[in-house]
Amino acid sequence: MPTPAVPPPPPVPAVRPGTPAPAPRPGAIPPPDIVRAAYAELVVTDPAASREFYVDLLGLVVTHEDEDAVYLRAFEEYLHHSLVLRRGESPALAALAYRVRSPGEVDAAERYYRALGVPVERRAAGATRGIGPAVRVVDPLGFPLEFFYAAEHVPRLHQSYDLHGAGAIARLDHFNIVVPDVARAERYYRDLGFRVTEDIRGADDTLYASWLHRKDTVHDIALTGGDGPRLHHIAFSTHERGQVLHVCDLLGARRRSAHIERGPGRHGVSNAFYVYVRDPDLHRVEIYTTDYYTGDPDHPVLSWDVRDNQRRDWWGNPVVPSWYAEASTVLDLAGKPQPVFAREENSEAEVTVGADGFSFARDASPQVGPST
Ligand code: XXG
Ligand code: FE2
Repeated sequence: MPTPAVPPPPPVPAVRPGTPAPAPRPGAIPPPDIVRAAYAELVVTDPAASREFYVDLLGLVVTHEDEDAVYLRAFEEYLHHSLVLRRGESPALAALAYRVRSPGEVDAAERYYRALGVPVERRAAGATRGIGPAVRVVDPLGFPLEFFYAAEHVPRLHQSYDLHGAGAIARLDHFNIVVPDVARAERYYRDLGFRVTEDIRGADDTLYASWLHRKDTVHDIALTGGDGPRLHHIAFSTHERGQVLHVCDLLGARRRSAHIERGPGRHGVSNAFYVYVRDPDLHRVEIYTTDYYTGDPDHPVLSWDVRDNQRRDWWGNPVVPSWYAEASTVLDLAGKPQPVFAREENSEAEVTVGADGFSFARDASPQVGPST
């Protein structure tokens, strides 16, 4: 009897040693000591519609609102806000803000970006409500970034269980940006002191996406290959995956399921449970939970093959095309849209047709046929 073919083992992401920050070049200005992704400022066209989405549907808490803007936080957060929705003509990203470790690190950010020769602006305390002295820059990738330390403290509502809905959002987790050259963007973020936790590569070593962290989770920033600079999404975390499911159930019950773009599911990269929703201006928001601890100095990197159809969804569900194609415009410091540059390398959507393209995971799985 012929020996039955042994199916190849299922693919696993390659593990390689972690990437400590590159040694500073002699005489180079050191980067600011960044603690974490702290808040995003989005331009929205109809603040009332956005408020309804973020507060009535997602359950974020209003710290302050006025004619111009709504300042929101999640239940565990004690800084003034983690999301600002500012009224404007067209939807855009106005700033991604990182918290630094001390007031002196705000000055360090100013020195670092002035040395890079990019636009830098000092902002007095209160230029953004609730935020102390800050520096805003257009970084070398074209993104408006803010660095701040001081911020107004407000009540932390983590034990206000009477206010939490079943889908309670705990805190802001990360930003995801679209960049045409992921390898260049990864180098820039590593120079800034971030460490890579996971990435997606092609057989030819093309880098399609990369995840980097400052706080001890999988990421504060993810880099997605595509035409950019554009904002892919901001992500908030919950404590439990049931809370992600509740957000989906609630959107269904309110007959608002059209806001759900992708998921719910479990990511391959990060192992987190997720759903992506689109707000009334089509800004994308991820609700995300239970990734893993990454704080040890020798934390290894997981590298996924772009053809592994479990990399972006652990259950192998396809990624919807809009998730790869659509993203928010980003602004410069004067509020003007930044020019977008085309990605020159293959895009992930082209090589994988969603998540179910050249899957060797499916090739390795048992064939389903009539029983004999
Ligand atoms: O936060 C994330 C993501 O960047 O939104 C996407 C974690 C994983 C993924 S992926 O789609 O690659 O599983
Ligand atoms: Fe994400």
